[in-house]
Amino acid sequence: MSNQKLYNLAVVGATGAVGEQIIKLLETRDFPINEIKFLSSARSAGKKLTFKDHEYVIEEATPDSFDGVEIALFSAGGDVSKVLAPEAAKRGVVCIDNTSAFRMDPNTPLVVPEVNPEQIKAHNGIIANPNCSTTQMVVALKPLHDRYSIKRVIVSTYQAVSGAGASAIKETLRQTKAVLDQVDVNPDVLPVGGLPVKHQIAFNAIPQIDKFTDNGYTYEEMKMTNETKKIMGDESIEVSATCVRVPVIYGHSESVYVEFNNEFDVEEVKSLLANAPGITLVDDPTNQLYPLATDSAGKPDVFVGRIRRDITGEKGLNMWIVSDNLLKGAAWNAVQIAEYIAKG
Ligand code: L14
Repeated sequence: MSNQKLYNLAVVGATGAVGEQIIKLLETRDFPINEIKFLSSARSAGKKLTFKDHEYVIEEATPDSFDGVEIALFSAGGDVSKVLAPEAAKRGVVCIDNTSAFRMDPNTPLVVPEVNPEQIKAHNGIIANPNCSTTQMVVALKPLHDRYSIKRVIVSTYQAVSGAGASAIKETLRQTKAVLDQVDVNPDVLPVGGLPVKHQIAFNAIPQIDKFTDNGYTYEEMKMTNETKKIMGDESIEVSATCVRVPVIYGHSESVYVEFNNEFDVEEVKSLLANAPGITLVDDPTNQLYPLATDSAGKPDVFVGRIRRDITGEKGLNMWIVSDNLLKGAAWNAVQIAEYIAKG
């Protein structure tokens, strides 16, 4: 008999693209569960789902839903988290929040377990899960920052449509068929964020994810700048990002330029990354091996390759970072945090 404590869990946003992955991970990793409840907006309440061979009815999330819950995983959008996570926290629940609602709140830790696991215990009822593009990047930056000290990062992302939810996946497939059938594409979903103009995603690349801020960067890009500093615990790391949506279903790719304060060695970089937690090094140009979104889909790791010294400067490195945006970028990072809490 194990002495493992069993937890009362709530999954908020159970029917969403991330919620689905959270549920799968809780099942396959056999998370120590006493009771579990599945919550959603009124729209999805009443739907049924199967978890470990039992059928559950999804309930509408209200403040009282959280009585008796110990850990709640939120992925029902920022507006739901803003209202319900503080209510849950008041009731003694530890909330792991997948939205951007609390990430930059100074009282809320922003955690990637490979980078700053010690922050988990510093919570005041809410732990924020970072933005997907930021998460996979900091997993790779951490061992390099510890060794050589990072001065600045210039990153361009190639982001999968699944980040924008199930409707964006459907839209991409629909548009692709429309192009092949030579009928009007009629863009309807991307970019997301309540924007008036929609663009074609099929056979295209859209350099806008979320709204624009006043400095010409989008919110998605500024998340990479601000969240990287907070997770790495170092305000001196500068990040300039260009975030691009591409017609890939699962897996964000990133072209990352890193400039160090100290001298570095490329072979040592490869071995630091190969030995770092959560990273799989895929870097064998002679055999045309490098990370691909299609290979990363469904896997928990962050894949790094195309590692080379930058030819334009002294202390610059280029690399290619790929990970499943719904897993390490969202559901897996959240479940990992829950597992740390369960381990005590
Ligand atoms: O910050 O649209 O959690 O791909 C994650 C999905 C931001 C937008 C976040 C997307 C969102 C992103």
